[in-house]
Amino acid sequence: MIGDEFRKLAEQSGIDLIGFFSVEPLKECLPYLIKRHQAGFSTGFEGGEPEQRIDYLRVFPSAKAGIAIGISNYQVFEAVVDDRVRGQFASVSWGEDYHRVLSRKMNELMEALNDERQKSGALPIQYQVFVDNSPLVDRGSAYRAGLGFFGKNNCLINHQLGSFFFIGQILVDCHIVFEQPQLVKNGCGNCQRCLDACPNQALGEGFSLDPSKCISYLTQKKTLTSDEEDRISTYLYGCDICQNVCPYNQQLKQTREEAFLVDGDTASPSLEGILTLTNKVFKSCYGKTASGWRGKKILVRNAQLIWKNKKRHD
Ligand code: B12
Ligand code: SF4
Ligand code: SF4
Repeated sequence: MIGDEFRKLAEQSGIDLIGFFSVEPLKECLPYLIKRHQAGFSTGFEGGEPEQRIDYLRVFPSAKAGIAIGISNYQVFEAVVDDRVRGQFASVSWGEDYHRVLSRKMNELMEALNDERQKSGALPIQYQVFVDNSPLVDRGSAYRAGLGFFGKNNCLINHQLGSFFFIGQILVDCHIVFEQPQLVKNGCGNCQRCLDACPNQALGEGFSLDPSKCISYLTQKKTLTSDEEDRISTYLYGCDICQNVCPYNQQLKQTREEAFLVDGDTASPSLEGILTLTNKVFKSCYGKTASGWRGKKILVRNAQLIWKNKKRHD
């Protein structure tokens, strides 16, 4: 297969970034994964030990090549200003769950490709798609495919999309002819806005992140210590602070993916509305978003903590 054929179909499917990578073990990321694991910074969401995470063949034994994709979710909407106390959903939970959106796009891409192959009598490509649902290191594969660099805020940053994009990967059982990707050079320089902006100093030297201080993690964690409870700020799910301050995330183009679009009231609902959610409303409003996966109880708990912490500071 020729990489350009994938590129053409990806553009037609609304995929913003695409790159290719070899399925040799992801050794370049191993030291970072080991260091993090040894520091006790694993979250339980990683799905495997460092050595297992770099092994593509473990999850798809017939893999011969990999494709990394990126889809932007960046958008600006008018904030709602009224006298209600509101919480925030971070960008990760805006619109339809990114696991679903990216998996759908990648499956569409592969189906379109296999349809074209079928017309010319070629055998279909066997493949598997992954979005944050396997031990694989999504940012690591995208880095190897040349989609961006690792910022000090831990995010993968692309020169066009900033860091507001999700990453998916496809492993295929055929060889792909592609030019060896240029690894993107780190562009942080002396900047450390993200480290300074993080309200709990969760970010450290050497691309480290202490989850017990990270709001994004704490809004998803089932049981919190009282110190952790105090660290939840105004976020109901996720956190965007270290991305919002990044110079690479200013003046970005709005996503063309309609499934991610929301309005100000949805992104920042009243706490009262969350605290009085019925199961039925939770399912219909949040069941298909990324914030739905931890269930109603955690969302309501987060709203209670935002309320409690606000009262403490008033
Ligand atoms: C666990 C997890 C979390 C945890 C821990 C995050 C963390 N920084 O480790 C928590 C819950 C806190 C979290 C939060 C968020 N997450 Co998250 N998360 C993951 C998950 C499941 C694993 C990440 C992981 O392995 N971390 C361990 C570290 C060591 O690995 P890493 O983050 O990939 O970082 C690499 C760099 O440190 C790197 N490295 C650093 N410097 C260098 C230099 C060189 C030369 C090399 C080779 C490597 C290297 O080595 C590491 C391994 O590749 C991935 C999905 C997946 N399966 O990969 C999504 C993922 C990383 N998350 C994502 C997102 C969107 C977020 C949030 C923005 C959501 C939000 N708004 O709240 C925040 C951002 C927080 C932050 N500042 O990182 C996206 C990242 C998109 C992007 N453009 O970067 C991912 C890839 C999901 C996806 N498929 O789109 N997440
Ligand atoms: S996501 Fe929020 S809490 Fe976590 S490191 Fe970034 S700014 Fe800090
Ligand atoms: S805010 Fe500055 S240091 Fe942090 S990721 Fe962006 S460019 Fe790098």
